[in-house]
Amino acid sequence: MDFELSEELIAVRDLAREFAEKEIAPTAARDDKEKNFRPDLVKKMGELGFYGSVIPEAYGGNGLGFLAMLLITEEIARVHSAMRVAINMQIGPAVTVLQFGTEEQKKKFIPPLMSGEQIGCFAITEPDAGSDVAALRTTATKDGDRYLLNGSKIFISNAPVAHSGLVYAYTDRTQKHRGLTAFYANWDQPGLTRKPVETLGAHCSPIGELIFDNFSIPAANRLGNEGDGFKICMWQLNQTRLNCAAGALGVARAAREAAVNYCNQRVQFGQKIGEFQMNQDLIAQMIVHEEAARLLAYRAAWLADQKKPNNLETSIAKYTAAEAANFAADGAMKILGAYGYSTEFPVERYYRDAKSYQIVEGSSNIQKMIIAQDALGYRRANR
Ligand code: GRA
Repeated sequence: MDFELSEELIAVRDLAREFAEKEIAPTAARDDKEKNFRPDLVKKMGELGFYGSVIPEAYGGNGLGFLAMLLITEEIARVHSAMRVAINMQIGPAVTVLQFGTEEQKKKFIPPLMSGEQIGCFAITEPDAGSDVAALRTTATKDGDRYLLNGSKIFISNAPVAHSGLVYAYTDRTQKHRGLTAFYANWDQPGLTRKPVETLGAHCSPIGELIFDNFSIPAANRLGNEGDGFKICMWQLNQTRLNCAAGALGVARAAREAAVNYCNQRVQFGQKIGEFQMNQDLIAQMIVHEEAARLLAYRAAWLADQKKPNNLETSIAKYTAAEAANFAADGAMKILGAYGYSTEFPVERYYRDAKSYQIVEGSSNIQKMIIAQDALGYRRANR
């Protein structure tokens, strides 16, 4: 077992850290307050190769691997969690097309996501189908050489701004989850209405509804066969959950750093507040949860890089990191008190952004269900 990062990975991590501090940090507070989506930063991250770690060079990636993806994502999320979502919206669809697409689909759809020229997204969730993916209602009806989509998606990251993305719909509802099919769609077509949705946090990551009324997708854009959609979706979620784990680690670290800095500056009752054992208790627990989550996330990424099954390990990492982020953000709020609660300082942003990690990509309860049902022998997570 080797706990050292290679020189290459350290260089990638440092590049992401420098970019985050120089290009994202200076406007993070303003962007959050004004809810600015930053296509310029999405493009710049593409130019630096931040989406390419899990994509081969032939399709515009760099093949550095899942661990590289994790390191880059943590650095970006540490400075601004909403910008981390932008990374997942490029990588998630690209890596899924890489896994299930034809050569033609890979050549057509992946490179523009890598460069940031196209803004991506993936559309799973519906008003009546969040945790229960098989309960989706959107249908895709074959009509000659195209499919017509009818239905609606909600809480879709990048819905208001994306050029293209993955969408899951039923081609045969009688088959239950075996009737679900995956498509790669260009959103610039008639039959689509988009509506923004306001959220507590991640303000620079626009979220919204996609409403389909005979929205046409060429049959050539179907990923895999009709009925492969559920398995493709579960596979995709396993990749994008790892990105969420990395994002949560970034928030956990940002909150912990803010708490430690404040403990070392703030004086009350004649001493630095870090001297108080109740604050030491919080700092110690922040470190323990964050470090554990990081090692679990590294393990899941390492398994992915070895092309070994890692659904269980990814769920464990995503759950632990989401909880670590919330523990740290809550703890930082306690330590900073009114300065934490004030919108003049970033801790309230960490607190709002942390919450999303317990909800997205399979809530903390869904991850616990996957973990427990595997342990109990009901449903194997790695299949
Ligand atoms: O036996 P079979 O052939 O019918 O296959 C079953 C099973 O083997 C079938 O699916 C297969 N399967 C899998 N295959 C490969 C299930 N899991 C996997 C897998 N991991 N790999 C049905 O299986 P089942 O277990 O009976 O399914 P279920 O009970 O209907 O659902 C399972 C589960 C709850 C885990 C699933 O629905 C799920 O993951 N739900 C959570 C949904 C979720 O994560 N949504 C995320 C939305 S996107 C988002 O949040 C964007 C955020 C963006 C950001 O912040 O970055």
